[in-house]
Amino acid sequence: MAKRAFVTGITGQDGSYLAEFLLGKGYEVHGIIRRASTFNTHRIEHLYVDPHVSGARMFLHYGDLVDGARLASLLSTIRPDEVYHLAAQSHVRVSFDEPEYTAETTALGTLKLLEAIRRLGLSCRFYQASSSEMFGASRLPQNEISPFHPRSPYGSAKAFAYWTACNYREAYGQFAVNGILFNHESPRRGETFVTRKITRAVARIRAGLDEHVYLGNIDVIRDWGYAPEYVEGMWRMLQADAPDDYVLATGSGYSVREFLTLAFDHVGLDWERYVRFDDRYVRPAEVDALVGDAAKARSHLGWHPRVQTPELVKLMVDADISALEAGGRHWIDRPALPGWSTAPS
Ligand code: NDP
Ligand code: GDR
Repeated sequence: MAKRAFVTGITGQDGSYLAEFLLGKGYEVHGIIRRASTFNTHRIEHLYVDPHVSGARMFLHYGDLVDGARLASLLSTIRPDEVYHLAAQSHVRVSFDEPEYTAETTALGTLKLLEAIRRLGLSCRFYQASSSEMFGASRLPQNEISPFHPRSPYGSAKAFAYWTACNYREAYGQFAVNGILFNHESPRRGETFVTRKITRAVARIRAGLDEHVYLGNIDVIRDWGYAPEYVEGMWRMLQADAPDDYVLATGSGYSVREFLTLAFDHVGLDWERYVRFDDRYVRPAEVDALVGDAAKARSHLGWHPRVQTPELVKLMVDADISALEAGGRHWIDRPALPGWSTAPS
């Protein structure tokens, strides 16, 4: 029997790579999508197979983190072996504008899922998408025993979710793990996160479509890895003998300024001519530097990242240039696997 996975956040960057990865491993994948007036499934269109076709292994269900009853009824019907909880209001700057909504989804949404699993008596394994943002102002490099000092409503909400997963593990014996992931990026990264904002701007400026890109604080340091490698780490955490928490990171930090240099240099442009400051992108409290130590994931799970930031930058700039030249869409930046439909109906 194929293993069954339940994925929240399947339409996001990580959800799309994870769905691809799990389908490749033979899983049946159930994802929840939010009802919206426009389609929000572009990142997974290439994976979609009409459910009426025999052999379809990816199924989408309407659901929302604010609707605990719906989450419970879906879990009760699907009865997954593994739950990957990736959905969240994931934008740190936006969390200052919408703190209540961020807490409602990113924090309480996690509690609703764990409580539904407990009440239904499911023995599924649970992955919580925890974040390096929980470390906030904590000393470098950060690992599993570094203290949390969140600096945003998003970071606080993720810390609540982290401790909730720990608590359900300790109190009820649930196989719940926290993957504490440092920033990971890709051509599928949302366009308002700084890496993708920059690589997309490079492509557009190079093509003569834009003159400038407006940014906030470019002195901050982040540890940027490649998203497909991180979703494999999530899966490895759920295959371990016992539940535990793991940091995933490259171990190297680069400033946004250095990211700009790498990205513009790649196409022979000088970033200082094109980048402008806009204080709308400055946060009320900033996380100055995050650099992770993933030694535990390496030794316990055999996980290690191959793509470092300089290579990631080139890969993302090249993808944005190709996308622009192809008229905008490039979600299928890796070929679909045999037997998968590439065209949704
Ligand atoms: P994205 O922002 O790309 O995707 C977020 C996903 O959550 C989308 O599928 C979105 O759906 C869904 N979602 C948002 N709100 C709700 C809701 N109320 N109900 C149901 N679904 C909802 O995030 P990433 O893929 O980058 O990240 C995945 C997870 O990992 C997130 O929890 C994020 O906070 C966390 N994380 C990410 C890191 C990173 O560097 N990428 C690092 C550490 C943690 P829709 O498409 O409809 O908006
Ligand atoms: P982050 O990612 O906050 O680390 O959260 P983001 O790319 O938004 O910001 C990184 C750093 O760049 C600075 N910055 C800007 N950021 C954005 N978005 N736009 C700008 O114009 C800009 N200018 C400078 C920011 O101030 C910040 O310091 C991401 C998300 O994926 C979270 O969900 C995840 O938990 C963390 O990474 C780890």
